[in-house]
Amino acid sequence: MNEYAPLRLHVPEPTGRPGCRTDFSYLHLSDAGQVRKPALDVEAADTADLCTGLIRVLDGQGQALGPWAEDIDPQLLRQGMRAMLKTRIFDSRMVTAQRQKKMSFYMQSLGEEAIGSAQALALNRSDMCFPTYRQQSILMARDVSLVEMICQLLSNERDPLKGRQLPIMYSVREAGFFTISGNLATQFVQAVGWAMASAIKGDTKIASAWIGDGATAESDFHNALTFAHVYRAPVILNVVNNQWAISTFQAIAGGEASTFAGRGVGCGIASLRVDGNDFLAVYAASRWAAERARRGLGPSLIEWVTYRAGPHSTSDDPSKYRPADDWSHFPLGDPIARLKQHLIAIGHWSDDEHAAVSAELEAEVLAAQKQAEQYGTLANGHIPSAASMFEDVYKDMPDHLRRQRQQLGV
Ligand SMILES: Cc1ncc(C[n+]2csc(CCOP(=O)(O)OP(=O)(O)O)c2C)c(N)n1
Repeated sequence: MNEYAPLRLHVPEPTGRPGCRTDFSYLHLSDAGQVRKPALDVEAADTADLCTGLIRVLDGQGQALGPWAEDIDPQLLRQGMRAMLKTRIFDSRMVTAQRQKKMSFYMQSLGEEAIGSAQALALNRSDMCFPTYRQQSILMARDVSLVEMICQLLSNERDPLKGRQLPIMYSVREAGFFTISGNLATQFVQAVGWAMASAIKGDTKIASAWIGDGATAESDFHNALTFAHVYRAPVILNVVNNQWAISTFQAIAGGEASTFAGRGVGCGIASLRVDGNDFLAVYAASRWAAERARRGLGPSLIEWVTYRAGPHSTSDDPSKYRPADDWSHFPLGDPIARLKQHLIAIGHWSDDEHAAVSAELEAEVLAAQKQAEQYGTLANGHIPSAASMFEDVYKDMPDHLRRQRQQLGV
């Protein structure tokens, strides 16, 4: 007699599928103000409890509570609000432009606007961010030209990347925004190398690495953590856990009954798990991690808990794999609504100002779009010259590429 029942393969499933309601209790939330703030030189092992709790500052009434509630200049919060609003308005406008076939593809960051914008405001412009395709809020917080961004999206004659890259794969070196690559996770390990270089040169710049929950399953994630730990690289390792990787739930990337922050501790890296929809918490945690890196105290890993409110991309229909009203039940809410509530509570914002700033930003995005479209859209065929396709493959064009260019007759 065999005393063991037959083994069964465990395949994680989300609780909510179309037509159902998600049970978000798996998030294990803490109340605002409940999670402690450790010393900057904390040992990685002593952050284990911070990887299961959730650092939150804003409560349900928009009050800032607890040890992570810093004395933030309201001016900075207003700047953050503008960056978030601008991101959301830009995204929505570009989704429409994609539907109008002016561009081939787009990816919005609906619901995740606080993370990139608050961290960008907590860093120096010369610190290099290694983003994924969902951190356009960094570009907004750093006031990058909307016209140039839209020209990239349209792959037109003014596209700074000469039409070579899929829309949204921006590259803005002067704004500390590293060239985006389509290959998931590659930037995570490159960020660590950049941070190591900064340390080797005796510089004071730090790197900010970005990855999604799904992409943590890539080997580059693990390589990055090992190198960051071994060489005490001045880097912030940001994991944006928006619960979804296209149609796959975060549990199947390894988030079931464990947190992505916990991975950092296992690799000897001080780690935090933070409410990614709480602008004040994102800013405070980013400042803490940046300060550690700048003081030579080593890397930090931060898991940002958020929700991908929109489709994965313009090629995706999330109603096929998750409840259509899922975001409205997500317990961490909407980052813009939450900062708005706080700013109004402290007397530095109002509904009228919210409406006025939104209208102003709508007009700014629209004007930028009009200007960018003068240089061509997908629909009217004004694209960079085919001859430029052969440039920049190598520093100097080799003979075989010259011959190919001649064969094309351009
Ligand atoms: C190496 C690699 N594998 C697969 C893909 C296809 N792909 C693009 S985005 C994506 C999901 C990524 O999800 P996540 O890391 O959670 O980030 P999110 O899109 O949610 O921001 C996949 C599988 C890719 N671009 N690169």
